Amino acid sequence: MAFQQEIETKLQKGINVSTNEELYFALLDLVKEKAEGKVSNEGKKKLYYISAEFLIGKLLSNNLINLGMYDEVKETLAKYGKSLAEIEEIELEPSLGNGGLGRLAACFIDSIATLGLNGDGVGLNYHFGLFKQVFENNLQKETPNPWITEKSWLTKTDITYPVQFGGFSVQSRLYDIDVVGYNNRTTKLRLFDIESVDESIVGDTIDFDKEAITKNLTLFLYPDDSDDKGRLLRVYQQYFMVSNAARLILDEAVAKGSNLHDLADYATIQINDTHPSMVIPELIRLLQERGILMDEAIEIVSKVCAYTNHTILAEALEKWPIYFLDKAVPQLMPIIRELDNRIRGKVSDESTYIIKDGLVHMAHMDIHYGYSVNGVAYLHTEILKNTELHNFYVLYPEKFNNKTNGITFRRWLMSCNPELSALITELIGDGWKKDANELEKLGNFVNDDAVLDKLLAVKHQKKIELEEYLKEKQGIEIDTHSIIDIQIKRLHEYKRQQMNALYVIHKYFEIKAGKKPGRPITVLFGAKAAPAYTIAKDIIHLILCLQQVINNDPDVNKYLKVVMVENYNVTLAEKLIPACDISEQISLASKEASGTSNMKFMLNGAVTLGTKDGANVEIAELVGEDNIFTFGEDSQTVIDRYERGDYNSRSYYEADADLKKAVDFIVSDELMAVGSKENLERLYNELLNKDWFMTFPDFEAYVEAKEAIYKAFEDRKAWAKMMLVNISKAGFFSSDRTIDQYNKEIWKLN
Ligand code: 26V
Repeated sequence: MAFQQEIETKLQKGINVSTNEELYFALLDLVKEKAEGKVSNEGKKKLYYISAEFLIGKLLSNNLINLGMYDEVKETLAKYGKSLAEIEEIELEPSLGNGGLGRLAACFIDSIATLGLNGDGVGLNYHFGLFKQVFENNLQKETPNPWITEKSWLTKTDITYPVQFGGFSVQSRLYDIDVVGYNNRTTKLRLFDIESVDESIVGDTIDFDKEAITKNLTLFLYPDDSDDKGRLLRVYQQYFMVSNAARLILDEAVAKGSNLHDLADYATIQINDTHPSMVIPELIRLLQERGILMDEAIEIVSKVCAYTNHTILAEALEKWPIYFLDKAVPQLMPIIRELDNRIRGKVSDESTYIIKDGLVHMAHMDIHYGYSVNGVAYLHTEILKNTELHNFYVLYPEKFNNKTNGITFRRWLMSCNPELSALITELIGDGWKKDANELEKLGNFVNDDAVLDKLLAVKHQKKIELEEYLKEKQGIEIDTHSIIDIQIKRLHEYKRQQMNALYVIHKYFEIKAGKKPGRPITVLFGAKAAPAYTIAKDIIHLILCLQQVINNDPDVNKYLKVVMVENYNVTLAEKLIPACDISEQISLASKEASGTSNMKFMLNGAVTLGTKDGANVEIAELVGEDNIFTFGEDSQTVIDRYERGDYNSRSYYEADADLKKAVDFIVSDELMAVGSKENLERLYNELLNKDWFMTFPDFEAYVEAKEAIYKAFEDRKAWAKMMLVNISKAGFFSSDRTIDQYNKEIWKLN
């Protein structure tokens, strides 16, 4: 049936007389039906990608693309005066992740479906995604972010399990979301909820009764973990997730003929960071319950579980106090103790023990009792092997491997940038949609002026669209002829938004002094700070104050504009990335495990300004030093300095007049007039007395690199060539490549 007829049957009226809301829900229904009708991936052995986060973003457009219906739907709607973009506005974004880790999981599920692999994502059905960010008085406020409407992408299943905690139990319920691949096949995202969930305990803020576990367990993604009650709730969530996952896995294996002794032939589990680590003792417990002895249960589980590490930051590596686990999941503690004792019996290196000083080190359990440990970019994996996890690498060199991250080109090019997709297809055909390496063919056009002009025209078109979107949604004005310089990512000191802000101050002074840039510059930020992360919130405050001061200064605002978009999320990323000229990837070398926005920007023709960190290193290798702007100290220098422990930020401040002037501006009268003394002073003192992520040593090199990249932008033809080279080399960063490697080298699905 043609689309028009199908949708009008659902609507029971014409498209032209339907509201956007009616159209959205009719489309949702239709897409769900189509997805259900597709072949689902099958095979004997199945992958379970367990993750506390799947930052899937809105699904309508993406699903239409993957179903091959996008163009027809868009055109048919347009014929009746309806805009797919506006209809999409009705959809609430499922922000079921914090940032890179959760978005990666969503890209992976798309690729698993597309490659036809037998694998599901397993996680939690949070009713409220990552908080909605609102700015008030130049400060971040957090409000609840619901996404589940009466009709949604979720499909209720009849799978339900009782889950026992210390002293009480809850009943689970599985909901599925069909994930449509770009090949007529589907897989599933399996999200567990509690039957007794109670949204009514949530008011206008993100505060709620953290102790009412039977009501709140699945209400929020990562509740504020600054206090013990929040942290304990997180333990309940994690156990609930893995206990359900483990039972689902055993049930599915048995249904396919497994006798459980051979579980590894039927199931493999990817543990996405340590949030699902309790699946190891839980599976052992369940296997014992089903009659398998401890020795063998451990052996079985060790052949099933593989672990991905996503960060080297010590504070982000989970260590749960024993008394938490004793309270929430007492049935697991004896097993965890046994796992630890076995290591103590055979390994002399105490640093690798699972239980130390009353804390359970989740990553240690994963490494000892998993069959694979991987990092997420070449440099990151090397740092794990040589530094962070060196003592484990000595024990198990064969377990360590690298899987450089990737992104799905369906969402991050085809869906968010149809104009660029069309240009690429016009030049090299559409084979790249199935085999991203074909983008290399674009290299043939680097000296073709007509192609370079078209590329610049697409970029300008995307800037116009961004300008319109920001004006309408946030009342923000940007100049489409300016250089668009973007840093979008979670606010964290190691990502160094503060260094970018210091540059902005530096530029402000230069312009004030009469040194005007040849072309206006728009420095755009988007970032949420964890609700309890004080300094991160202070950095947001600084950027918002700069925005107010600089954008209202008539001497400067023609040349420099600072923009901090509100509530940065996947939807905004899809608008910002295609319009970007300069991709800011300026983390302190060694700290950003990979980064994935760097890949999205590159794919959309932005040029990277970055440190030699994470996947930037691989981007530089692929595009060559002429097509990227790198700066700053390398990871070894940074690691050595941490080891010596002799970093003194004040000495840099005193030695560099430009830096001093920029830092002092944080507590200047101009900023104090629009900002809060407490926040600005705290940030100033932090930088001067600590600067733990070493912005000062890189500041001068950063300023130089910024000047160089702004200058390079002025040679439009040379710039367009750089854009083209970046796009042509982005194929490596397709998550299809990443997932193919996971499968060939870790999962080995048949
Ligand atoms: C979590 C936390 C929580 C406690 C406070 C400090 C802190 C700092 C970092 C994190 C990140 C946890 C894991 C994570 O999201 N890692 C990101 O994973 C991406 C996908 O592999 C990768 O591209 C990013 O570089 C990495 O930061």
